[in-house]
This record gives sequence, structure tokens and C-alpha cells, in this order.
Amino acid sequence: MAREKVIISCAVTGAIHTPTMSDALPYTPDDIAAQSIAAAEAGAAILHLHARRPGDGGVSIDPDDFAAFLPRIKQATNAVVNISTGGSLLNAIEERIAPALRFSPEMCSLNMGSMNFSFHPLAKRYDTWKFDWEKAYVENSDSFIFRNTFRDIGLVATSLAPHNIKFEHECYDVGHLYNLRFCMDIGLFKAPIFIQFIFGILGGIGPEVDNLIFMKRTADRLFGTDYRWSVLGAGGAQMPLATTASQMGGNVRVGLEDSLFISRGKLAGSNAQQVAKIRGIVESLGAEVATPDEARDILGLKG
Ligand code: KMH
Ligand code: ZN
Repeated sequence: MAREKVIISCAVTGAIHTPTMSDALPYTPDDIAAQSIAAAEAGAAILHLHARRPGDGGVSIDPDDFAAFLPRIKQATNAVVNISTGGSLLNAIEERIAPALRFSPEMCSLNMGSMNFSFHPLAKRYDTWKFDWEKAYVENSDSFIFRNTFRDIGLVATSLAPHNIKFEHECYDVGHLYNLRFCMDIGLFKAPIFIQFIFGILGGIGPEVDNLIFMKRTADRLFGTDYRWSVLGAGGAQMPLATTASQMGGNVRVGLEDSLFISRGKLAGSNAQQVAKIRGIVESLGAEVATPDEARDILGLKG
């Protein structure tokens, strides 16, 4: 059977990196719109979007901050819009789903377990900004709890069910796959599902190829063949793991939310640059990249 085309997602700004870390990180509505449009033109079929406070670039889950860029992206591209429900570590799930409820996008992220959440120490390999990682982690670790209880997951599922939104089930460790299976067993989600395997967040599974194979084999066992999957490697793991996933029949996610770099020690100039790079790798290795409409078809989106 011919392999399906590779869907490239681009996570444009996220909630982790700060504008002090890279001039390329978009945070004004103009920049988020412009970089999203350029990423779509470079080959991203899905745009995974967070909002930022336009003044200082801090994390925002205010639907009005999404409203400042979403219409422009929709008008200029055919890309699938995926709105984060991960949002901010500081807000309750009821607030984190407000943008999705207001805009009813084709896709939303849905994080499949509670966890500690920080950069992985391996990210230090690419550290260009000076920061005492270990000290900051230990001293501030109480503020790095990412809460996604079964109640929270259930609330996202039931509140958004009338909107017929396809979830990007974010799984940061093998236990999250079992959480997802449990949620399916109690009727929260139906196949076919779309899983984002995430590697390299401290608190989740590490960014090694063995772990990718383990996650994939576990998902095969739990979900059979009726699921689609994608890989997100944080920091320096982004391109290597995306490349490997694309060769294993998976889809890929890049973007400045997940890594600020384009190669070892070199900051990316834009999201589009990362999309163009992974697209070039995927195509040079013999696979084809999906258009937004092909991605809609593959994932069964409402369109
Ligand atoms: N920042 C990624 C590691 C979300 O937006 O729901 C995970 C993420 C979470 O994209
Ligand atoms: Zn995100």
C-alpha cells in the first residue's frame, strides 16, 4: 500500500519560549498572522496556534487576542487551524477552552495527562541564552505543573463535542497513551484519532529514537490501525525525530513553539524556515507532503 502523504503541522508561537530568547518568535497579531501565512505557503497544512499579549509577548488565552490574527490567517490561507487548549500552566481548563469554544476550529490540541513541564536538560546543547537551568527548575518547579486530569480531559471532550473538532491528542509519555485508551473506552473519543507523540519535555519521555519506536508500538497495540500519528521533538530533537517519523509512516510537527533553532546552535529566522527545511527533507527522502485539503481528508476533519 502506498504511504499516505506527510502532514506538516507548524506550531507558530506556543506558550513556553519568550521573545527574549529569539527575535524570530512572533507575538504581535501582525507577526503571528504573517508567520502563520508564510508557514502555510512553505508547506504546513496545519497551523497550531496560541495567542500572546501584544504588548510584552506573554502567554494569552484571551479569545480577543486570537481574534486579532485568526481572520487574517483564514482569509490568506487554506490551512487547517488548530487552536491550543494547553494554553497556559496558570489557567484552569475552563479558561483554556474559551478560544476553541468561540472560534470552533477544525482542530484543537488536547493534552492527555498531568505532568511536570519544563525544557529537557538536553536542550542545553543548543543554549544560546545564559540561564541556570537546574536551579530554576528546582526552585520554581511548583509553577511548572501542567494540569490535565481526567476531569479536565472530559470537560474538553464534552464541551467541544457539539463543535465536531478533531483533537490533536498530545501524548508526552507512554502513560498518556493508556489515558487516551481509557478515555476512548469510557466513550469520550471515537476512532479514528490523531495522536501527537511528544519527546523531550522534562516531565515526559526523552527524545531518543528507541522511545519513538516504543510509543509507536504501544499505540499500535492500543489503537490498532485506526489512528494517525505525528511527532514533535522539543529543541534539538525537532528535525531528527521529525525526519525519523516521516520515514516510519508518521506525520511531523515543527515550529518555533517547539524549537527556536534551525540547526545546531543556530536560531531559526522564522517558522517558515523550519517548515521549508522539513519539507525538503521529507521530499528528498521520497515522500510527498499533504496539502491542507489532503490533510482534511486523511484526518477526517469537518472542513
Ligand atoms: N508545547 C508543546 C510541547 C498545547 O498547546 O496544547 C505542547 C503543546 C501543548 O502544544
Ligand atoms: Zn501548543
